[in-house]
Amino acid sequence: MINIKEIKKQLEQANSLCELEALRINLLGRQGVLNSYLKDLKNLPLDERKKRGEELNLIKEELECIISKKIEAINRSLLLERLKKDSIDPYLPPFPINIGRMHILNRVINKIIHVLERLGYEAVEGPEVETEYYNFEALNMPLHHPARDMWDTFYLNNGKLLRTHTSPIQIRAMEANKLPIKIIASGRCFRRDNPDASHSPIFHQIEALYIDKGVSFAHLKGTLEYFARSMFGREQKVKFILSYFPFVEPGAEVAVKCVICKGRGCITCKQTGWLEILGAGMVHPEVLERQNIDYKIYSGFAFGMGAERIAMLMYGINHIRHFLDNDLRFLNQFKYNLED
Ligand code: FA5
Repeated sequence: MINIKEIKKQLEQANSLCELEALRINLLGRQGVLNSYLKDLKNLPLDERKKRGEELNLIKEELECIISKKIEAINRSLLLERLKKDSIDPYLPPFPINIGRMHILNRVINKIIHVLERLGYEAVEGPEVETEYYNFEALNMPLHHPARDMWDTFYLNNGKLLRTHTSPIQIRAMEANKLPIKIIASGRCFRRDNPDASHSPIFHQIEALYIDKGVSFAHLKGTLEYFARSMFGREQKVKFILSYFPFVEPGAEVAVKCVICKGRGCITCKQTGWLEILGAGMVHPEVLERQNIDYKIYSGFAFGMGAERIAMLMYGINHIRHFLDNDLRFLNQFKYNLED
């Protein structure tokens, strides 16, 4: 017969998880004591078999309960021991914690997007690897058009290219949306430009496109004046200089009064007092017609700006490479303020 008193004593005395497991296997395992009694049941007469079976099941449950309580107790005492050994002094001063923050360029891009979203523009995206069709052809630059040379292009082996500007997104937006269209798109652009203080082979542009009935150059001027004042301050002056882009007519370059020298002339503005920040214009009728938009009913404007240039102007940064250097001495200068 099982000596339950003796078993309980053994369990009580076990003081490691290993010891306990060995006892458990010996008592409750497949080849264990309890199972050998259960196997013998078949040799007993029916009445006795039932009674004995119930007794054995009760013993099994009791032992399982004792073992699990004992495991809990051992684990608890192990934990207490460990806590005593690795105790923490809550009064020690903490290590300095360096919290990461958003890159200054992303913060400027977000600010530009927020300013334009306030005018009802919706943010969209486009691919960095583009086809010639979207980057040039649909923008009124068929194969061999000399204006393609305005953008020194990285061509890929598969016949595609790295987009040279965000203007291909204009075409994708015209394909995907019903009129009127009012979108902004930002992203990386790639050009084989020689690196200098204001040129990098990888840079960011932000593009805007607005097409509706009755959109005029006056709307474009108003939008860009509002944009420049939101970014550079209420007194900011904006200048439109006639320029050429094949996908707009008329086209313009927009300059703001140099924020560094306040228009007096300095190295950054090459002594002109003005700094060019973007290209803009009225969407060319050819471009609209290709997308089956009736240019006699609808008109639109578009503009595209370099995000690095805007950030350089806002913060007086003198070289574009600082954005890519990942130098913490540069990045840590830009603390968050409430406007970000
Ligand atoms: C364009 O890329 C036209 N897609 C802009 C446009 C859009 C015109 C819609 C009309 C209508 P542009 O090549 O001038 O234009 O480039 C626009 C801006 O991108 C420049 O003013 C400059 O701020 C920035 N940019 C151009 N090349 C670089 C470069 N290599 N590094 C840094 N910024 C650059």
